[in-house]
Amino acid sequence: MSFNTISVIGLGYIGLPTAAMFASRKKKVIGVDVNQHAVDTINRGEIHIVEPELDMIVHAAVKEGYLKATLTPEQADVFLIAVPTPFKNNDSTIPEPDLSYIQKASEAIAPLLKKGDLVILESTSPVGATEQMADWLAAARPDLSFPQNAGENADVNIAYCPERVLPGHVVRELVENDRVIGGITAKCSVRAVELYKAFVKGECVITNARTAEMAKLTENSCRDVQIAFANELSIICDKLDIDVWELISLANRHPRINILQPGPGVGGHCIAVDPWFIVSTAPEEAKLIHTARKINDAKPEWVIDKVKIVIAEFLQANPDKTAKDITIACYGLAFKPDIDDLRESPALNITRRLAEFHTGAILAVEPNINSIEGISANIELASFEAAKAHANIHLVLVEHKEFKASKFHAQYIIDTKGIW
Ligand code: SAJ
Repeated sequence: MSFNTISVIGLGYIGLPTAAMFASRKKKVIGVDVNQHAVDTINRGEIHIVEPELDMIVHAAVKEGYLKATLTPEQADVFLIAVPTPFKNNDSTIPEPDLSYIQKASEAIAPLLKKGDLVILESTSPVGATEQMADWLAAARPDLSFPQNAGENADVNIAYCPERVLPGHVVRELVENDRVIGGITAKCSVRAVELYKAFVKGECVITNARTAEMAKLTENSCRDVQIAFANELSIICDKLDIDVWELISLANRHPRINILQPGPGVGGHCIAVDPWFIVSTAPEEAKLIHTARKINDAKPEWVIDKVKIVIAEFLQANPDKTAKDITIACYGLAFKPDIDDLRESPALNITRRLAEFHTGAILAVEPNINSIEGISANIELASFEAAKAHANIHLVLVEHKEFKASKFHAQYIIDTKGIW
């Protein structure tokens, strides 16, 4: 294989596992990150993120000398960019992608590029971002030719190759999932496939860069739209006094129906973000995708209104009590079951919002974390047993396995995941 040294820029939830997989196949990998803590942790053979099995792979790769982390990029044959693409911090009603991290990464690697190098963008990006990156690289290195101008004869090859791994299953899915490979030219794609075949057992399917960018956004938008359908059903069923969980399980017995599950909202750093990258580039056309985003984003507020209604019912049934006497237990803080990831979590946001107006105690049960320091002074981390015993109102926000394993009955339960 023509790639001796692979540099991965951005050692987060995608970059670090990807770097570790190449290193585990005995490729020399230089990981680059602006975060000193991440660099130091990795160089000790440890990891700064939570992902099953990753710690062992990183530990072995560092110990055997195949993986090292640095703050500044070094010479390599491949530069793989896996930096964040957050929203711009402006007042736009439609959040817009911020490509400044990709621009900074491009500027950092441009001086190191040489004839024969391959540059891959993995960061989730709006359509056109790879061409934009290619232009930034070309502007910085007029002495080299790039595929957008020189086609198949370019000195440097460029491709967009999105990740599509599920947090919590990253190590397995990186190997097993099919991969979309979007080269700016056919040769760029062929070289990118050659690179990924170092560890990918799934099929590497070739397309162009723009289609590959849109494929990634489409996958997550599709899931968002489907979850919005389930969330809308849950609100309709609540009004019509129908059990939405029973309804969905009945409808799913149809051979061509597969409705997803409603919940307190959509969290994480992908599904609630990526659809906006389509909406912001095609605001007139992306009507359904835009509506789905709004439905899912409105669900936490609907849950909070439900809690307010139940508080009022409780007080009516217990006239000797005031709101201060009511203890609310929130079951789950993570953005999805059986992980400790609180980023963009609707469960956490709902619990925090309750703490803003509720004068009584709020107990949070989150079996996957040990401390909620800094989250809110008004929220107390409690054991599952203590919450069940002491709370007056029980709010299920995440279907963690511990909660599902226990059948619990109480008079005031708001079950956003339908487990009790
Ligand atoms: N959710 C529901 N109902 C469901 C399924 C999920 O409310 O039926 C909620 C979850 O509770 C969570 C949110 O949706 O708050 C997102 O969870 P998820 O498991 O659907 O997805 P992520 O964000 O963990 O990972 C997604 C995956 N994309 C798809 O399944 C299309 C993953 O393959 C991507 O690689 C990842 O986004 C990413 O990095 O883009």
